[in-house]
Amino acid sequence: MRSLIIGAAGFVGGYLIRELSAAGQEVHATHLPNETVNVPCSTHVLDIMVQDDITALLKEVEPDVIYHLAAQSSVAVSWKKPQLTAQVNVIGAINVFEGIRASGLDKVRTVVIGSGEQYGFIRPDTCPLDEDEPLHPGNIYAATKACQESIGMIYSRSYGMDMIFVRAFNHSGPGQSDMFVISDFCRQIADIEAGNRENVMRVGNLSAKRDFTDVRDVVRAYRLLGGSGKKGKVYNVGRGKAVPISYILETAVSMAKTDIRVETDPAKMRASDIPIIEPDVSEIFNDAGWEARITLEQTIADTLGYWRDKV
Ligand code: A2R
Repeated sequence: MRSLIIGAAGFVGGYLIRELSAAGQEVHATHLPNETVNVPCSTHVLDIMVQDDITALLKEVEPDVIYHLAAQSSVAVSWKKPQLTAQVNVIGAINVFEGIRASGLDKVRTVVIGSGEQYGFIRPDTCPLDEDEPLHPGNIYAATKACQESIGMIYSRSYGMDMIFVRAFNHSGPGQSDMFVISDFCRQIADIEAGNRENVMRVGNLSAKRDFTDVRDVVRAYRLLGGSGKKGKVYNVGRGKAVPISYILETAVSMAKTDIRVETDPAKMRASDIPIIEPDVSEIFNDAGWEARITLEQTIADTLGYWRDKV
């Protein structure tokens, strides 16, 4: 089995390369010219804004499964750079879909990575959210991912393309950028322990409830969906148990080796924040036998360990 990961230089890409390689697959991975892929596999430079390059690469590699990960993946950045976010996440995705058609690989399974953020402004009583729940994106990143999915769905239905649509809920683990909450808290703790800053944690909205899964579980879900997901179907990928951000904070602070004070930082508050996002994950369990295995506490401990080594 030969897999191609488009956009593999990011946080998830390295883990997905390891997961697919460990399962005995031949892995090809793309990265932007200014990026590197640090996990052994066949690498290719690719900017998804250039559709002809996508077509040429697909003809060269002839993968059995394509994973489309390339994205502007940060909600926070999407508020500051809405045009860039839409260009990469929507036009870039269309370029990938068109590239697949143009290369004659339209029957090749493509796993399109979207986000749990797509559900957006939901009523708390609709949680856990199943895949039929209407989407009301609450931020620009989420809107672009919803758009990627609805356009992908049109390609799948109109051209018979073998596409799987993932709505991945929050995932975290060692190596994630500190723009994301678990990594942010763990980095601040590691910095405080190392004496690089005063004993104060700066935090945003602590009451929002989110569903966190370890990245190592998430890439296992992607591999399984690449094999046994059903054509044209949408799958939530998450733990199925949302927790308040305050729980993450308390858990992380309880692992600190020093006393820490907590202060609210207005700069970490979002222009619009949704009180709870929690998925129903029965579809992926039923079709692919997947459920999260790694505890949230383990993910926090491992992420803290990563930052302790790094700072
Ligand atoms: O933005 P950069 O320089 O970090 O590069 C990101 C890359 N990327 C692109 N690749 C090809 N052509 C482009 N025009 C382009 N623009 C950005 O996609 C980065 O290396 C990769 C995405 O990795 P991360 O931002 O670290 O996201 P992560 O956590 O690996 O998530 C993977 C997927 C994304 O679709 C997320 O929206 C979803 O999972 O949660």
